[in-house]
Amino acid sequence: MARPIEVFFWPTPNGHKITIDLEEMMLDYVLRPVNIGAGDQFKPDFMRISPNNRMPAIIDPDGPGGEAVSVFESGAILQYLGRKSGKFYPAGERQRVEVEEWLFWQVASLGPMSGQAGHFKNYAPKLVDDPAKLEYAQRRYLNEVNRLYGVLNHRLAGREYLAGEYSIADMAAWPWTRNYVSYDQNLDAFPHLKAWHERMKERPAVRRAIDKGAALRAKALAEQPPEELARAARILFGQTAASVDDAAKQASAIKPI
Ligand SMILES: N[C@@H](CCC(=O)N[C@@H](CS)C(=O)NCC(=O)O)C(=O)O
Repeated sequence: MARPIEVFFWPTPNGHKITIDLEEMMLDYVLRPVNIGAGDQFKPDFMRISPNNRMPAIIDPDGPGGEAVSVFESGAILQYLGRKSGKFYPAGERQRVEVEEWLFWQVASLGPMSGQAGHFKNYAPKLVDDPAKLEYAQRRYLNEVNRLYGVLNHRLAGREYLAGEYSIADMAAWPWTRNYVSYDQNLDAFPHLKAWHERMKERPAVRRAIDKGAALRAKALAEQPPEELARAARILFGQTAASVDDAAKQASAIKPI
């Protein structure tokens, strides 16, 4: 009998890509919370499967050849699970290329640009003395998200899903459009994107994944001491190579699986 896939997860857009995918593929999984505000992404056990100290990551105990395998990077995880399940990642080369174009577009553009837009709009103003200094960075990234939403909107004109059939590309992109308000966007300006957004939101597997993430977040917030917020900002926004060196030193004592 297949053993559950361990999902190293926190309820953010990158985390939700994987839980949506697992729900859609009906694969058994167990959540291993990685509280990124508390610094769990630097723990040696996590770093040995995710050397970039970012979640999500997975361990599939029934990997290739029946041996456990770990995978980090959400795009690589989606491709791995697509190959494993044979679902939502077509085998035909022409269709696969189309899925990969939009999957890589998400991991290289929509995700990072939205992440920076959200950072400069929502977090940075609380961290700097003079918020006026943020104006250029805010405009740069919010404009870029606006452009990317325009790209999505054009792509989805006359199409239900990004690569024709519903695929891992949609599962990757949708979580990054979910909180469009926090990137100052109005979906009424993007009718095809809006229709796709609603279509995705109504999928039972998507709803289950979002509900599980919300339950985990509610539990973490209820247990979070009040000083945690300032500490989380230091952990999340003050990282340099030295942070990786320190964590890697601790992790190097443990053999990779
Ligand atoms: N390229 C990575 C990005 C993952 C990523 O940025 N994860 C964020 C949460 S959305 C994280 O783990 N942040 C921890 C930190 O910033 O220290 C992927 O697609 O998996």
